[in-house]
Amino acid sequence: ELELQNINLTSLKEPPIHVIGQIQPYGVLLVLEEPELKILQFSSNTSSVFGIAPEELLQKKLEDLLDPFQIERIKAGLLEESLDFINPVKIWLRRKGDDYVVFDGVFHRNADNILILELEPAISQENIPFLSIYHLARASINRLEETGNTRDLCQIIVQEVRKVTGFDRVMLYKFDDDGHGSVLAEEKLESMESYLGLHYPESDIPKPARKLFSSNWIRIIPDTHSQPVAIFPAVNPLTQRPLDLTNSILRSPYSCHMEYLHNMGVGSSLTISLIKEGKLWGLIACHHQTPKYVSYELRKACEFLGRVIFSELSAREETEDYDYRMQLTYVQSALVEYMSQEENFIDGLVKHQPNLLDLTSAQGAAICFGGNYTLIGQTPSEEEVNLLVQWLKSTVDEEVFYTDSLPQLYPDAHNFKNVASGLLAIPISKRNYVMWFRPEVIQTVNWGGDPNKAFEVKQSNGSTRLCPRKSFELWKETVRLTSLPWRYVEIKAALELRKAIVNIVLRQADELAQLAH
Ligand code: BLA
Repeated sequence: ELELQNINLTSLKEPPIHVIGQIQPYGVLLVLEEPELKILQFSSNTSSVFGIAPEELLQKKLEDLLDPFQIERIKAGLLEESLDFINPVKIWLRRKGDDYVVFDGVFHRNADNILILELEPAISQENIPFLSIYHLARASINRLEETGNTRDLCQIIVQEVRKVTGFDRVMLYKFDDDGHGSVLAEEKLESMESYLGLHYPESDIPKPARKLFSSNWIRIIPDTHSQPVAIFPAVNPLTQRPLDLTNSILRSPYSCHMEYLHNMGVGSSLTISLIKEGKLWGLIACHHQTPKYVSYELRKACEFLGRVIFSELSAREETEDYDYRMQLTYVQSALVEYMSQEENFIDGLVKHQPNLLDLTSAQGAAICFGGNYTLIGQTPSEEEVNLLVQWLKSTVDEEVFYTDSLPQLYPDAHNFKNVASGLLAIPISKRNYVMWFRPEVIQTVNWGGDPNKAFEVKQSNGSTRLCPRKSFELWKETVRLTSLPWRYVEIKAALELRKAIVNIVLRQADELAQLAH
């Protein structure tokens, strides 16, 4: 049986996502050799758009396909430092008589420095001029400034994105520390069932896909039922490798994900990455029940909106953390003060207000020092704490140890799960420990479909395929033997206290030694 963590797309017979060698059929892709812009590779739907046979295309240059005045502008643009200055290039193709079709041409160079041109149909009624993007963003930002908490902020993000794009459903999806994720906010058609608050397993968005999304911030699938078209020739003649499509717009999504969307009843999707400190924090996921195309300009507007609003959200998160950190810093200095006033540092930690418990918002704590135990709050018995310390000594080397599910690591903890399903411990020296405890909190996690059956492994024609689950119906999981998690600021505070105790113990030992002389 496959473990969720072990899903590795590269172990399957299909190629890694970014070199899939296929694009979605709503656009055309050309690979060009600089500086003459000779056609090296093309998507197999190119012939029908330009009316040129495939075998002829490879002899051509871009100037054989477009009007000369367009070529001059493009060549000048390609000399610029950033291709953002020319994107998108409006490209007119003459059809019969005076008829023109207009494309948005988007250039980028991939990791191998290969120039790629992607043509998408330019849909004029959807183009929003710069000024309206500006007004939109300003209106959203005004709303943000009036909003205090992060929950409301998330709601505004999905409302604004739904307003500009008109998708049937817009969700804000956040990744948890354990790799799973959940829907924090949702705006949708009333008739659709809600995904708000539902959790989805890590395997729904495998690691290689996440890596790709940290680089390519916006992706569209205008029609989840369309047939992909291949890139010809498959191997790039300059690199002798399949074309790297990491930052392509048209890249065809992995078939597994297409199936996932079919199973969810999604006809088209738009996904915007939310990046915090270089890491993928979450996604804005938009679904439509039917095919829907979103133009380059509108996508850029969404990306911009996502970035601006999200930076506001990150700032709020940090402020909330900051207030708590300040409170813990205050507790910490009080403890240091008490410890230095008392003859025995342990009295300083437990006899005053605030005390050791306040440093990590724990319900119980124990100090094991010189073979003696001091317990405060709700803790296991002295005997149980003693055995736990023996276990810590034999298993833990680090400066700090923490878990929100002690019984899973240390089976004896089943007996005192009501006081210590969570443990945070710092060794003061080899035999001495300070420990904090948190009780079991039984939680119900609502999943979008049974996470134990997130996918099926299918064998066909000698190859292995993963198939996503068919049902996304609410699946309730009761999580036991788990406490509330220890927060980063609490772990930091414990580590700081460790330093202070070590200093004080050393000083008190020094003073004792002087007295003895
Ligand atoms: C991609 N999976 C994704 C994406 C999302 C999800 C948002 C990004 C899609 C995009 O970039 O357009 C998952 N979508 C969700 C979730 C919700 C949602 C959780 O709306 C919740 C409401 N997926 C599987 C299995 C595999 C898999 C079994 O379920 C097997 C390997 C793969 N998902 C998978 C892959 C991608 C993906 C490979 C990347 C698709 C691509 O860009 O090629």
